[in-house]
Amino acid sequence: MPEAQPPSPLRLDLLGPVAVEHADLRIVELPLRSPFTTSFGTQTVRRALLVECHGDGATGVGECAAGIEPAYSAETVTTARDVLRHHLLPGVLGQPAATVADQLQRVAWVRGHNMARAALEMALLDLAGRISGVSLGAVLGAASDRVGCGVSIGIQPSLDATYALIDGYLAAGYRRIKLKCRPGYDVELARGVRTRFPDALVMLDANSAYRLEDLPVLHQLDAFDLMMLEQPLAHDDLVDHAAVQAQLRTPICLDESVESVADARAAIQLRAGRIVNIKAGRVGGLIPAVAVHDVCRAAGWPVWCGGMLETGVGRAANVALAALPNFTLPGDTSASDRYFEADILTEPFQLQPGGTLAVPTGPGLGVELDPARVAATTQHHERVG
Ligand code: OSB
Ligand code: MG
Repeated sequence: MPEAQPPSPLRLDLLGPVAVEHADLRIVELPLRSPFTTSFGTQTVRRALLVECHGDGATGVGECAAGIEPAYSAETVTTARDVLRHHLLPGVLGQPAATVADQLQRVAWVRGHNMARAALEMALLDLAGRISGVSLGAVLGAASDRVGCGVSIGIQPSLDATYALIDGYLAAGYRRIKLKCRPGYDVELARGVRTRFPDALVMLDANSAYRLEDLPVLHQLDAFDLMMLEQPLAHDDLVDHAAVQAQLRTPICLDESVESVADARAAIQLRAGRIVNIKAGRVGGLIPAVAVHDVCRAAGWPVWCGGMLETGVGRAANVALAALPNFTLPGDTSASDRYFEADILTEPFQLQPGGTLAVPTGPGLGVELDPARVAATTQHHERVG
C-alpha cells in the first residue's frame, strides 16, 4: 500500500481578487562584486527584468530569472520583455479576476517562456498579497521562518583562489559550498577541496558540460563524498542522466532538465537523479514550483532552492519558496552582499548566525524597493497599458 501523501502546502485561497490597471517593464543592471564563471560563460553584471503591476492603489513586482545570453536557458532578458509586452501583459491588463490562478489561466495558452510567465506570476502574487495583507510565504505554505543557505562559487583563475573563497564563506556561516566545474576543472578541484575542507558539505555543478563518454571522469568524482553532482549532462536529457546515476554513488541533482511538473515526474520515473534544484523561473512560476516540490516530496526526493543571481526582489520569492517542508537541503539563497555592493531594496538580505536568511513576513514579497537604487540602476523603462 502506498503511504498517504501529505497535501500540498499551497494556500492560494488566502488571496483575494486581483486587477491590473497598468504595468511597467523595467531593466535594472547591477554590477556583480566579482565575475561569475560557469561552464557556459562569464557574467560580470546581473541585468534583471522587473515587472511592476499596478492595481487597487498597490504595486506588485516580479523579477524575471532570465539572463543576458541564451546560454543557461533559451530565454533572455529581451525575449522575456517582448513576450510580457506583446502576449502576457495584454492577457491580464484591465481584466479583473477573482483569483490569481484565474488571472494566470488567461495566459495559460502561451507556450514556453517560463521565466517571463514566472515574472508576471510573481508580480501578481506580490500585488494580491499586499492587497490581502498576506505574505508570500504564507501563500506558498512556508513551514519555517528561516532557510539554510549555501553559496555557489564560480570557476576561479586558480584552485588557491577557490580555497580562499571557501574559507571566507564557511567563516561567514554558509552551510554548503557549490563549486562550478567543467571538463579539466573538476577532479583536482574536488580532491583539493576535500583535502582542505574534509567536513564541509561540498557539491559540484557542471551546467551540462559533460557527455556520456565522460563517464570515467564522473567515476573519479564519485570518490570525493560529494553531497551531489548537479546537471552533469545535456540540458534536455533525462535518459543519459539515468544511465549515469545507476553507476554513481553520488546523487545527481537535476537543474536545467526539469522545466515542468511533467519533467519532474519523468525524472523520478526514470531515476534520472535523486534530487531537484527548484528554480521558480525555470518551471514557469512559484505555483508550478510548489507542484514540483509536491511530486518530489511524494517520491522521497529532497529539493533545494536554486538561484539566478537575483536582486532582492527575486531573492525574496526564493527565500519564501525555500521555506516549504521538502526544501530540506541548503539552497543557493545567499545574502545580497555575496552578489552586489548594494542591492535595490531598502533592507538587503543579510546572512544570520548559523547561515540562514529570514523569510520575509510582510504582505506580498515582504520587501521594499529603494527608489533611489532603482533609479540609479535602471537602464530601460516602458509603461504597458
Ligand atoms: O546553474 O544554478 C545554476 C547562476 C546562473 C545560472 C545558473 C546557475 C547559477 C548559479 C548561481 O549557480 C546561484 C545563485 O544565485 O547564487
Ligand atoms: Mg545549476
